[in-house]
Amino acid sequence: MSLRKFITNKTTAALAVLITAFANTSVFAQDAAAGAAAAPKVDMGEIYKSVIFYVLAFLAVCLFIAIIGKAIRVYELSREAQGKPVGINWNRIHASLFALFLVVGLYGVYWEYTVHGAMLLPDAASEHGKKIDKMFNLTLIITTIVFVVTHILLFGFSYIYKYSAKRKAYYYPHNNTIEKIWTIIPALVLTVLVLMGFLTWRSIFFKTEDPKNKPLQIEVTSEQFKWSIRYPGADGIVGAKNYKLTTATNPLGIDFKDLNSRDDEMADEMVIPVGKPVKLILTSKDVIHSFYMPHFRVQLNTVPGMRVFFEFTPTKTTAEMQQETNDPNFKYLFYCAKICGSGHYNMQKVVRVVSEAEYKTWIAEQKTYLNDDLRKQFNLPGAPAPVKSVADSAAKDSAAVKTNQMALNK
Ligand SMILES: [Cu+2]
Repeated sequence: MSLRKFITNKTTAALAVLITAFANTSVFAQDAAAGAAAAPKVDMGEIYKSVIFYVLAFLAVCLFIAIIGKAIRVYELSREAQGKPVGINWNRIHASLFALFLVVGLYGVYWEYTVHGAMLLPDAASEHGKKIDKMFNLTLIITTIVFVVTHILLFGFSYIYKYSAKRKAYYYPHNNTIEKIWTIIPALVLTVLVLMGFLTWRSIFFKTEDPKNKPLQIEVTSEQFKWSIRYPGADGIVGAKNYKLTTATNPLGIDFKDLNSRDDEMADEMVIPVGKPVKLILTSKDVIHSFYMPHFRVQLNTVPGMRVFFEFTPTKTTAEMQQETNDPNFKYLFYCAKICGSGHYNMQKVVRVVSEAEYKTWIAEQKTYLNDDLRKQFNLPGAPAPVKSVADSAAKDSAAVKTNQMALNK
C-alpha cells in the first residue's frame, strides 16, 4: 500500500470514529430530550459543562477547517489541471491578515488603556509614592510609543511590501548608520531610565532621620498566616526580640528584660497619623512573606532572622480617600504579596490613616503585650503572687495528707 493511500485510509477511519461519536451524542441528546418530556426535568445546561462536549466541539471545528482546506485545494488543483492561473493569491491574503492584525491589535492597546487603565490604583497616598508613580508613568509612556511605532512598521511593511510580480526585491544587507541609530537611541533612553530609577530609589530608601520629626516606629511580624503589629508605647522605641523566648504566652518572642519592650502595645489594625513619618520594622517568624501596601507604594520582603526597615509618610486620611474614590467603604489594607502557603490569600490587615488627635485617642486604648503571665515568666515587679508560695502550700497539703494516711494505717 502506498503512503498516500495509507494516510487516506487512516483519515477515513478517524472520520468514521468521529461521525459515530457525533451520531451517538445526538442520539444521547434525543434520549435526554425524550426523557425530559416524560420524566422529571433533565438539566440541559449540564451537557455544556461536560469535558467531552468541548472536546467534540473542538474536533468539529478542526474538521470544519480541514474540509474548507480540502475544498480550496481541490479548486486550485482543478484550475492547475485546466492550465488557468492560480485562483487564490495567498500572498495578498497573508498581507491583508497582517494589516488586519495591526488594526485589531492597536484597538486592543487602546481598549487595555481605557478599560483596564481605569482599574489601576488611585493616586499614591504617600509622599514617596508620587515619585514612584512618576517613574512608572514615564516608563509606560516611552514603552508605549516604542511599542506602537515598531508594530506599525512591522505589520505595515509586511502589508506594503508583499510579493508582487511587477516588483523586484532590492538586496540591502547592511547599513552602518541605521545600526548606529537603533543601538545608540535605545541605549541612551535605557541609561536615562535606569539612572532616574536608581536616584529615585536612593532618595526614597536612604534618608537621614530628622531629629525634630522622629518617625513613629511600628513593627510588623509575619507568620503563616497572619500579621502581628507592635507599637512602641510611650518611649517611642520598639523593644528587643529573641526567637528563643518564643512561647505560647509570648508568641513574638519579645524580650521583656529590655525596658523598651515593657510598654510595647499590640494592635489589631495599623493606625497612623496623616503627614507624620512612619518607620516600619518588618520581620518574619517562619518563611519569607512580602509586606505590601499598594496605596502607599510600599512593598518589601519580610525575612526570618532579619529586620528590614522602611520609612514613609502617609498624605491622605482614610476619610479623604473615601471621598476621592467615591466609595464610603474604602479601606486601606496591607497584604502578603508572596505565595507563602495555603492560607496566603487571607493575610491582610486594615490600615487607618487618621488625624493626629484621633491617633492619640486610639493609641491610648491599646493594651500592652506585657501581661501578668509574662511578668511572672520574666520575674518582673508587679507580677501576681509568686509561684513559690502556691507550690509551698501544695507541698504542705500533700505532707498533711501523708501524715493522716500514716496515722490511719497504724
Ligand atoms: Cu503570603
